[in-house]
Formats: sequence, structure tokens, C-alpha cells
Amino acid sequence: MNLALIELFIIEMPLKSPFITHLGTVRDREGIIVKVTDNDGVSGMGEGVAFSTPWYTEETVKTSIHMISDVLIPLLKKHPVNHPEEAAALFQSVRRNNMAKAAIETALWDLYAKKKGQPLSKAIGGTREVVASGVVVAVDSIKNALKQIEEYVAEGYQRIKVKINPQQDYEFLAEIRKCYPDLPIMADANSAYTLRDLDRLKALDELNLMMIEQPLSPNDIIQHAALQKELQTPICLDESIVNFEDARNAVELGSCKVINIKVGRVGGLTEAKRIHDYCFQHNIPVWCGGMIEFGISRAHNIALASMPGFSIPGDISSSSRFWEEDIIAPEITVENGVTQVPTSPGIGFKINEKRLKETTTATIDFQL
Ligand code: OSB
Ligand code: MG
Repeated sequence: MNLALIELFIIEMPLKSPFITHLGTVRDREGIIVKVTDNDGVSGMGEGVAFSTPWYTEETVKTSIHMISDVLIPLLKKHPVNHPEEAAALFQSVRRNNMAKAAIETALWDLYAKKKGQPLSKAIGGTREVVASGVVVAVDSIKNALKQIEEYVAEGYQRIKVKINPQQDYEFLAEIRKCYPDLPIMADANSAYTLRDLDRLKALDELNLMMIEQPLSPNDIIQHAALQKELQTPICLDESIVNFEDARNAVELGSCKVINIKVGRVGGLTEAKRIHDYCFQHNIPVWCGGMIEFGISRAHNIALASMPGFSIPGDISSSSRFWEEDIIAPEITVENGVTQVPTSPGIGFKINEKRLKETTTATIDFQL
């Protein structure tokens, strides 16, 4: 791909309102914006989605910077690649660190699509012109939950995902269900339960939820299969699925009926596509998960969610869900419950240079 330069922009932005889960509260989001430029001066953009602390996965912003700077870029220097899939294959020689890998790999996909003059969605096999929008409510009071849901429903979101845990589940969801009898609602537990909570989880079957996301621990693949046998509500796995093999094992074992695919969690678009293709063949619906991302990563999510197997609205919300002002232009918007899939080359969004500059706390350049 004749790479000449890779630039990292470490950025930080406050969320409009705190994002609360039983694992902790996110108030400020750090992120890593990656810009790859080739010898012709064409650039591609990616985003590292690790958090400042390892609450969701083991990676952090600092471990990602280390991996990108000291391992992944040196690999690319030593073994120049001709296609983003070659970079994904090259990165297989490094264990895990999927968010660091995805930050670079997704930037290479944007560059690749731009060089071909194709929208990224087309370059990866997307077929949809619009993707269905869903949004997440991550608060610790029913009052705030109902207030947010009212706003989001008015904005047209097609489904609402609610964070739950053993201190905030049946009554909380029942109250929401009472106010919105027909709203597509799902619950995300972020591993807040064990099989000892079987009765609590079974009680949720009454509430007509679309699914319950990641009730048990990431490694509880067998326990999830046992739980799914007891629940009517479909289980969706998030944290448990960090690569293709995890997805195949979960489907073969019956650990879930739905999979949430996150580009960063699985190491890039190449692996995300593999999981999508397998699930599509096996009639397992998938949806695109969110990571409280800035616009670059959201743009990659939109491209991914345009693939045919993404039949359920994902965490694909507008830029304004989390940010006063995003780092892309135009911002991502939701109209009539959908987001348009861009038709211009690559990710289809420009950088809001002013906003990128004012949120950047450090930059690192690498000549290739
Ligand atoms: O578990 O899906 C999750 C955000 C950060 C880390 C983990 C998760 C989430 C979300 C999605 O729930 C929020 C979003 O829309 O970006
Ligand atoms: Mg989740």
C-alpha cells in the first residue's frame, strides 16, 4: 500500500452525561485517532477504542499506544502489505491487543477504499443504503432512564438498550415496559450475573425483551449454553466474542442466539467480516456494538452494519448522543430511525480539523 507516514492523535472529550454501568462510570473519553498516508498523499483514518482503564477489556489507551508504536508499526515497516487483509494476517503473529490492531487495520481499509474510489461499505461487501439506529441508556435511576428514553424515542431510534445488573433489573425494566408496551427493548448486563442468579434472569422472560446481552462472564461459554437452555429470551454475546473461533464455538455450543460484533473487540474489519459471514450462513443474526466512539469509528461501524447479516439495529447512534461536537464533518445523524450509508469514497466523512485540534492532547508521527 506504499505507506509513507502514520500519525497518531491522542484525543480527549467529555461525555454530555455520565455513562454508568455496574463496572464503573465513564465521564471523559480518551481515544486514539490513526491517520495513514501513502506515497501519493492519500490518507485513511482509523480509531483505537480502548478506554483509559481496563474495565471493559484488558486493553487501555496506553497499552494501545505501546502496541501500535513498538510492535504493529515496526511489523508493517518490515513486511509492507498490499491489502488491509494482509495487515490483519500479519497482526495474527501478535497475541490479542485487538483494539490496537483494529486502529491501524481500519485506517488501512479507509485508505484502500479511497484508492479504489469506492465507499468503504462497498469495499467490504455491504449492501444496505441505510442502517437501523439503536441507542443505549446507561444510567442508575429509573427517572433518568425514562427521561432519556422519551428523548430517544422522539428522535426516532428503533430500539433501546438498557444497562442492567442484579440491583437494577426486573423492576427497572418492568417500569420501562409499562410505559412503552411495544418498544423494542434489550438489556445489557456486562457480565453482572452468574448461574446462581438463574431465577432473577428467568424472571426477565416476562418482559418481552429482544435479547439479554452478556449476562455471564466473558469466559463462561459453557455456562451461557446452560443458561440459554433455561431462558426464552435470546442471549447475545459481546465480551465473550473476541475472534472468529469464539463466535463459532458459541454458536456450536448454543451459548447464544445473537452476536454483537464490535470492530475493535475482534481486531478489525477483516475479522468482523469473517464472523458476519459465518453467522449469516448459520442464520445467527448479528448487530454492530458501540464503544462510546468518536466519528471515525462510528463511520467504520456504519460500513460494517451495511452488510446483509446485520438484521438488528445496533448501537449506531448520532454523534450528538455523546458529544457536543464530533471530530468528523458532517456529523452522524439519525433520521426516521436510520443513518445513511455514505456513497463517497472510503469512510465518507471528513475530519473536523478544528475540533480534532482542540481535543488533541498529544501526537506521535512514524515515517515508514
Ligand atoms: O457493553 O456494549 C457494551 C459502551 C462501552 C463499552 C461497552 C459497551 C458499551 C455500550 C455501547 O453499551 C454504547 C454506545 O452506543 O457506544
Ligand atoms: Mg455490551
